[in-house]
Amino acid sequence: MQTASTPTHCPYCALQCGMALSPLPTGGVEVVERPDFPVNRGALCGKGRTAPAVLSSTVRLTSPLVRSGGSLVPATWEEALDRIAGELGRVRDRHGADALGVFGGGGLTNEKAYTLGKFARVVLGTSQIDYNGRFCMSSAAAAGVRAFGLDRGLPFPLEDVPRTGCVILVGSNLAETMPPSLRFFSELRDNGGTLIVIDPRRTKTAEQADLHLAPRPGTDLALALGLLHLIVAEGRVDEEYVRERTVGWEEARAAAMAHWPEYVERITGVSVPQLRETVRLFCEPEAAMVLTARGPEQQSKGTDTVGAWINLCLATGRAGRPLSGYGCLTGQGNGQGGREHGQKADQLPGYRKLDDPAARAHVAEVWGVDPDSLPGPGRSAYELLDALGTDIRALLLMGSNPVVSAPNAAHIEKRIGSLDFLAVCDVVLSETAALADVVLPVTQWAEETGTTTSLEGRVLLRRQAITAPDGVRSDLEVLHELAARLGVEKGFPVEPEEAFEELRRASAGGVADYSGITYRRLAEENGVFWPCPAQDDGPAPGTPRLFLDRFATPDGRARFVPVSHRPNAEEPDDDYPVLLTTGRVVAQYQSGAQTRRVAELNAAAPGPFVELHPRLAARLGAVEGDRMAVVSRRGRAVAPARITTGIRPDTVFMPFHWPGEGRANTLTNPALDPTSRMPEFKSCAVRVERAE
Ligand SMILES: Nc1nc2c(c(=O)[nH]1)N[C@H]1C(S)=C(S)[C@@H](COP(=O)(O)OP(=O)(O)OC[C@H]3O[C@@H](n4cnc5c(=O)[nH]c(N)nc54)[C@H](O)[C@@H]3O)O[C@H]1N2
Ligand SMILES: Nc1nc2c(c(=O)[nH]1)N[C@H]1C(S)=C(S)[C@@H](COP(=O)(O)OP(=O)(O)OC[C@H]3O[C@@H](n4cnc5c(=O)[nH]c(N)nc54)[C@H](O)[C@@H]3O)O[C@H]1N2
Ligand code: SF4
Ligand SMILES: [Mo]
Repeated sequence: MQTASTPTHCPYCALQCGMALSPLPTGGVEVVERPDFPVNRGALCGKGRTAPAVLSSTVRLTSPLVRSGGSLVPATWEEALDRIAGELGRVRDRHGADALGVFGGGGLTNEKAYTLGKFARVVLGTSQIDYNGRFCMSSAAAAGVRAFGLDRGLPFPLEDVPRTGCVILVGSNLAETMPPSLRFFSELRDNGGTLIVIDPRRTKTAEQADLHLAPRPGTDLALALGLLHLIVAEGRVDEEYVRERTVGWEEARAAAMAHWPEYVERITGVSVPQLRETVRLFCEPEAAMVLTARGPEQQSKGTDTVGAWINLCLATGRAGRPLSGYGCLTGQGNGQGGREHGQKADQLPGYRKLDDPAARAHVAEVWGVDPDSLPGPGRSAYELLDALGTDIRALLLMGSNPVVSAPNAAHIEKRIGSLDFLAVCDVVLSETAALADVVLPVTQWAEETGTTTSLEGRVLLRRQAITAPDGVRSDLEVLHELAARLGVEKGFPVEPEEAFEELRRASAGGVADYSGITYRRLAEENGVFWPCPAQDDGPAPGTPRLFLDRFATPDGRARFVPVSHRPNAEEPDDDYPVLLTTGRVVAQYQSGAQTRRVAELNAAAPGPFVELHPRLAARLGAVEGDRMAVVSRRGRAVAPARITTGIRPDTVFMPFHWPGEGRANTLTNPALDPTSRMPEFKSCAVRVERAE
């Protein structure tokens, strides 16, 4: 039954807060509370509350734009689509299919991510597709697959958090990045559990902690190894668990024993007594959790760093047991589902591997194509962007704004500028869309139906609540029209439910099996946790808690991985003596393409800044508000000083939400993790000086 307000979910982060949208007499919608959704129980952050502002025609695109005589001018849909199909076809004829690139986003619904991956492989025939999730949780995903045989951000629902004994939050500022989730951690403390926060800055999240450790950026790997060393030395290893549920302990143990607490103190700046206290708080209760976010993950050693934290959980028997485990706090609205269904360079739907012959055969059959026609794995996101204008001549971009969000952004902006052809689908004229040859205006969350999978692995239905303005079409329609123009008439449905039905079949039997999930179920339940294989007799239960009996490895045991400390790709030296780390503020989202168009959010967070310690400021002769130049080997950014004792004196911090002279990513280092291909957003060497 359609009621006056439509229950749905927020367009922004991976918490996917429940909300309802109620039509306004003046047109448009307002957000109303939806207390029935258990994750946020009605609570929303400012971004969610103000999300309808971006639906307004005053800030969004409502007509296709085509470049003509150097500028973007309005065009009809026919002209714009013909132009894109024509250019893609021409580039393919001249340079081959791999000269076509596709770049997706973790904010796209499952239906869109799935269809985009299929479009790249079936219509374009290119291997060159990847997406911004590579910049997000890819290191945690790689480490999870390596250790557990499966990557689902949280292997348990957030409602387990208040009932465990201790949580170590590594490099997550969830008080700002997922505010309604803070409740679970406050309840943990109310119940007598402890919260340990590891962050070089005393963030709003760290202020809630029983213990805050402030390591030097990029040293979480050493920190975890030092803790494991102490766990062994203090006889706190759960030998029986290690014997029965894991393999590889001896090698991992040996690696940890080389990391003496005093050595770890020198690397990290965290004192030995603090290390001992951490071990005590983590090991004494019956159950405990480690949760990581972008702090330790966005490193050129992110995969090994997460591996070290997983080792800690395994050695102490804190994985695959009730109220215990390792989890990654995934970031984007569909950061989880977006990484499962084939927009990643090496992947097919259902979290299948593109180089696995059985996976290729299964998916090719669903798609009605010859398995041999499917291209192989392509390049990772940064490598793909770095190849624009050279190997890759044309790009179709959907759901990302890399001019602001990619590392080494000035270089990437140039690479984008050197393309023969760029097409962007977006809801607003982002900084990247402004460089395009064709921009297609697309519908948004409240104007279309689709599914997302939250950081808990909970598949949710986002319902359409209002009609889109004239002039915009959905991403699925765009792919349908382009496919038709490129000679593929079938297999690219415009209806989201039809795409989902195909996704169910494509994912069946895969790691991320959605075959037991239907729109009808999602409309009735508050989400279904994958894996959810279809059952003959009634609805499949879904899997809120993973690994309780066995891990997803062939023998059911978790894998220890022996890892060792290594320095950042770029360490401070005489020319660049300070470490820069980057991240987020509560009122802006990502590249800011959406939230910088909301007056209330701009008032709260009007622009970039450089956070620095009073000691560093004094050395530079800087006072609050001074224009500071931050210079790295890649470029120079300028932003006002924000002086605070809440940051290490050897480190500065910049949020990355803004373009222009304050763009943090002008500075960041694209050094990649060898396994996940994650860039080192969270540490590079810089020089800081007063700008004039
Ligand atoms: N307001 C807001 N919320 C968001 C987003 C947003 O853009 N704005 N984006 C969403 C997305 S996609 C994501 S991925 C999540 C990200 O969520 P978080 O990971 O919580 O966000 P960040 O601010 O990138 O990084 C978290 C913390 O890592 C710390 N840090 C930096 N370097 C290191 C280090 O070397 N080690 C450790 N331990 N910590 C370090 C930073 O000081 C920062 O406080 O947020 C989601 N929610
Ligand atoms: N220095 C630094 N850089 C970072 C990070 C960091 O911590 N530090 N974090 C990284 C992380 S974790 C992430 S996730 C990335 C995110 O950075 P981006 O990939 O740039 O993410 P967004 O800004 O969310 O861009 C999404 C774009 O898609 C549009 N959009 C929204 N919904 C839709 C839709 O349904 N369809 C289409 N076609 N478009 C849509 C939005 O308007 C916006 O322009 O940034 C990364 N960059
Ligand atoms: S926490 Fe995330 S999902 Fe919830 S309202 Fe804020 S942005 Fe939306
Ligand atoms: Mo992210």
